[in-house]
Amino acid sequence: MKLLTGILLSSLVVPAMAGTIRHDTPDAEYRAFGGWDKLAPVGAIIGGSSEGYYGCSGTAISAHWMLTAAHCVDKATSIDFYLRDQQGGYTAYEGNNWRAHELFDETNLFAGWDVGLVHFDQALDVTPAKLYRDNNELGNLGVIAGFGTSGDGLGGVTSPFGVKRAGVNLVSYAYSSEGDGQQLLFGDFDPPANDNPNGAWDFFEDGYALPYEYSPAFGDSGGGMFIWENNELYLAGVASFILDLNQNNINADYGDGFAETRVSSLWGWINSNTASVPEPGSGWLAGLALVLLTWRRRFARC
Ligand SMILES: [Ca+2]
Ligand SMILES: [Ca+2]
Ligand SMILES: [Ca+2]
Repeated sequence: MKLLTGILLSSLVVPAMAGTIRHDTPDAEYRAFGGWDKLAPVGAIIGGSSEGYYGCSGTAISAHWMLTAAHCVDKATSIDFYLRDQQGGYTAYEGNNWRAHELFDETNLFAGWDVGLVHFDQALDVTPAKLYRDNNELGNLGVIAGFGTSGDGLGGVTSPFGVKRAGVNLVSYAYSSEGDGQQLLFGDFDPPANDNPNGAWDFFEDGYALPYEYSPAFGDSGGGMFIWENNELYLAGVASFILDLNQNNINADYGDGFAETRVSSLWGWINSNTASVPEPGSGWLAGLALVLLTWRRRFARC
């Protein structure tokens, strides 16, 4: 079980702007999938912490809020969010306030509280993702996007953070040790049925690779998993961790699995936290926000 950040960037890089892919499908096709305009609200995070800079992913859910993983924000001293603009470049937005779920504990990821929020004073110039509130995730197709490390199913992670990719996987299983007991959505990274040189298993016994089968990998943390329903894409998962299910010490190769924090279970927390934070510029509320922000930053440095 590994957290999907896992990488500290030695210096601040501007994302050129991911996950592991099928070995028989060109990377260019996963990159093109990542460029789909409906996935535009998924951006890259460069976070600062006392240990250095790190990469994550996140999804804009309103003009001023981005949804990501708790472990992408809980130790942050700064958060910059990069969204692709109309010209194909990237615009950086500086987060001015962030919070991890109060029950998040990085030593107990199966509890299912790995969700966090980042607020921006500056409006995010993108159509935000809609949150999934139904409960038809199991057996459904998840569209997964992020800026994480990549590689293919035969070799696992081999290439660095910073390129946006998207792919799909089946949502196979739901479980969490806390909360409603189903706060994590799991999938397995399958090889093609007719081209499986490593003899990788189909862990959830729900079939081998789909076209554009994909697994989140390091740096995809916080990235979105979407479900297509009623001709719309809805944000249904937040990438949390990967599992070395085949126990070969290779991350995100065929036969491994991943977990996404379930948006429909955490919807109440997301909604109350995005509604309750005072918007800047509203008199004493702005002052309160400043105090909270200062306190948070001090706390984060401890
Ligand atoms: Ca699968
Ligand atoms: Ca499978
Ligand atoms: Ca493995």
